[in-house]
Amino acid sequence: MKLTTKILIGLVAGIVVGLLLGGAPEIASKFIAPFGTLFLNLIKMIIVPLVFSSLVIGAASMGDIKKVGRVGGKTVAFYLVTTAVAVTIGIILANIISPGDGLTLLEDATIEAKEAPPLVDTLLGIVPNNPLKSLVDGNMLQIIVFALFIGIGITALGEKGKPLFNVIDGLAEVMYKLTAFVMSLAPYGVFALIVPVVAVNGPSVLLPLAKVIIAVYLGVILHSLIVYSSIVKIFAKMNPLKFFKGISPAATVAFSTASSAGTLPVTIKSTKENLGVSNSIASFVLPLGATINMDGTALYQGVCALFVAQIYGLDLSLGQQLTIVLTATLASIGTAGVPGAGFIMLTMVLTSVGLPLEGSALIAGIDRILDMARTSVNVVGDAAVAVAVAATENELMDVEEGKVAENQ
Ligand code: DAS
Repeated sequence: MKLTTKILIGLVAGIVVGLLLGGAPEIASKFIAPFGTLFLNLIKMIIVPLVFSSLVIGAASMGDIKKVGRVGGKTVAFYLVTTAVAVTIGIILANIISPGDGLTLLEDATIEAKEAPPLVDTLLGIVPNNPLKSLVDGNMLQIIVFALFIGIGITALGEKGKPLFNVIDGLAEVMYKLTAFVMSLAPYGVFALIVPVVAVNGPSVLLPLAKVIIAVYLGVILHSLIVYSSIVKIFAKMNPLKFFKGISPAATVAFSTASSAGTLPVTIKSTKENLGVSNSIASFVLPLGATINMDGTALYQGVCALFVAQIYGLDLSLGQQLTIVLTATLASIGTAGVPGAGFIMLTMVLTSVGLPLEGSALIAGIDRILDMARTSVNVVGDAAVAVAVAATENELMDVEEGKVAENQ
């Protein structure tokens, strides 16, 4: 049986067992959750050495700084456009579904507004002043910049760079092997991650805010079907069904872990082996995407901003709604690829249009359920852009239809 199928079985079984344990969530949290944490830690163990080594090899393969600039420019452009479209879809849906109508607000909610780091600080901050600290801290943007410079430096050395290239290439191959091993545990890991989430977030928590959940889930599904299908079809002439099937292992792990960064090794493996994206493109576009491209998060912030306005009976002008598009797009760039990061940045979006932060307190209770869907789309969006950029750089291998790698 294909690993993809086993992972989906783990997901469904986790939901069923989670519902059965709804009456005793402590059993799920005490006896099952630790296995999910173990699986997530195994993936996290791989991230930094995998991203660093594959990016160095990727940059060295790109050969010159011109190509890095061209690929980087295309990648960032795709990311910004798809994110802005995602917010817009979120706002349109929230205007149609009106999830906040008829809800009363918790009076004693107090939420601290998150101040966004000025964009110039974020841009200056991506150049590491101590690369080893960046590696130790797992600062993804700084690791990406450092690895790019190392890769280009190796190329500039020519033959002299070969020994270092071979060492780092060997490290990358080892990390791919480790990723395959950890992926073989994914059905069990996904099960153990989902059970406590479902057991704790039972129908009693979810029903009162069902319209918010419907708006976000419907939004991310529409965004994926419309935007990502179009991108892979137009730029890579790829059958959308093949795309979604090929990225499904990463989408499922993202859904279960609610962490783009934590899913990155799986995203790289699925995008390369199932979708045919070259290592050079995958190892550049995907770590960048896991850090700055979060379409699902931006859409969620669009929905929630309208939701908060509605529970206060406030009508947002078109200008305010456009401000939300801009702020949510920028907020998603600054959102870390870890669980709950989008909720923290939501306060920044609310502040940008003068909405009371207390309104987001209602979201807090269901945020994990929303985080799973938005993280899954964040990851799928990264892969769609990787496919498009690879195709435009003639670095998309043709993985035959249905020939998904056996161990996926
Ligand atoms: N969980 C974040 C991620 O890993 C997204 C979010 O919180 O919005 O992509």
